[in-house]
Amino acid sequence: MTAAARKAAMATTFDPVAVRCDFPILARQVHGKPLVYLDSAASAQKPKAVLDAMTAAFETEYANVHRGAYLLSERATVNYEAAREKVRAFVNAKEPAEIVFTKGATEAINLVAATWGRANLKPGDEIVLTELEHHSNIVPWQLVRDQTGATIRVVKIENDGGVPTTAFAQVIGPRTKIVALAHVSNVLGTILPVEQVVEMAHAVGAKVLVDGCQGIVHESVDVQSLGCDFYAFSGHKLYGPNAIGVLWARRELLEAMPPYQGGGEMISTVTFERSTWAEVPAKFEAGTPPIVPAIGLGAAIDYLSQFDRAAVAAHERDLLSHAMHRLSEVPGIKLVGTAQRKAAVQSFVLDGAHPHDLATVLDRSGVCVRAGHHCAQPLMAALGHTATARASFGIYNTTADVDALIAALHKAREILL
Ligand code: 7TS
Repeated sequence: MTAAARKAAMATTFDPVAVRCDFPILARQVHGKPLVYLDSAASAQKPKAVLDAMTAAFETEYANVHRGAYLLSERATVNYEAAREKVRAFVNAKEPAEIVFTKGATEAINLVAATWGRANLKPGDEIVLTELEHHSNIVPWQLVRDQTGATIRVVKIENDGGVPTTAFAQVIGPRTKIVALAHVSNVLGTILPVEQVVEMAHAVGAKVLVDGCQGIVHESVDVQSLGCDFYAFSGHKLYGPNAIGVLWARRELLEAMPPYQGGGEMISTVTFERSTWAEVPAKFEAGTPPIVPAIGLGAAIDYLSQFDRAAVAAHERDLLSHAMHRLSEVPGIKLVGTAQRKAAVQSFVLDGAHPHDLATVLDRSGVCVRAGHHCAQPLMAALGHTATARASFGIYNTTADVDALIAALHKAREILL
């Protein structure tokens, strides 16, 4: 089939079994068993298209960007900037200058906390977070709180892991300067009501940062219609490589923010007395950037763009409901995170077994799940757990993977209980 014919076929149907063939690692075995990869929320596997694009970038067009007056450097620069344009289109930003490449979501959030935060927060101001945030969207705010005298306030979750708008309404107020919330919880899969939170926050003059690490994977993201001020995500969960992430912000905001790191590329002029800054986004990209990872992220976006997002979303919904249904049939399994609006991420605990032991035993059956606090210790405390096991699904997972998890869980019960 030609690439065009394949794209046309994929636009209307979504066949995860065919998609699996695009991911070379899924053909391998683990402990002599077929690999059942259920940890995409930690890091997704990469399609061959991404690996090939990165190999080609290294093998045929590699040089540093934005500096050389020779062909290879020009080609590398064109490819790097083309990746920025692909990200722009993927999130529907107004212009490529609003896309800052970072090394990941963590760095993107730290960038906002350190620059916007230090310039705009003072004693009496409030930073609003939710109880389900990843440490990456808590600790940077604690650092800037300690530097500025601002206060952190926390929006509580409900027992099922939902965070209703009423919970935000109780905390957002005239002192709120920024609300920083996950789009989708990495532990519970809860989809947060971002548009409504944006409305509430903007009504009191506060900014909104969305940690889109999981949201970008499971939801169609249009930053203009979401209405937020900052959107951060990592490439490696979006089927791209690691060491590349994105901060989107509106141009006026980026222009008003002081630089994050100093170095080459981010300056216009340098003397020992003072330096002046490059235009955005270069102002926030000090040093040699992650050139080939950015190109790989562009290739991942190209790869994903061949599919109809609604068909992918329907597939992920089916996987989640199959998983929730089958998990709840296993004696002693308790689902953690059952909110109404949920993406394909499911935490669970097994009575009488530690999640770490459970994950280790599941691995012997070839099943990869994450166990632990998932970098969300405050959430674990709120839920009354020290750890959970978590199955998270990607476009290449099938209901057969869920069934393999269930079979492995039955075996694990025999071993552990
Ligand atoms: N925010 C959320 C919601 C995340 O899920 C993660 C990573 C991060 C931020 C940090 O991303 P990084 O790419 O900068 O490290 N989440 C996970 C996880 O759930 N298991 O391993 C990493």
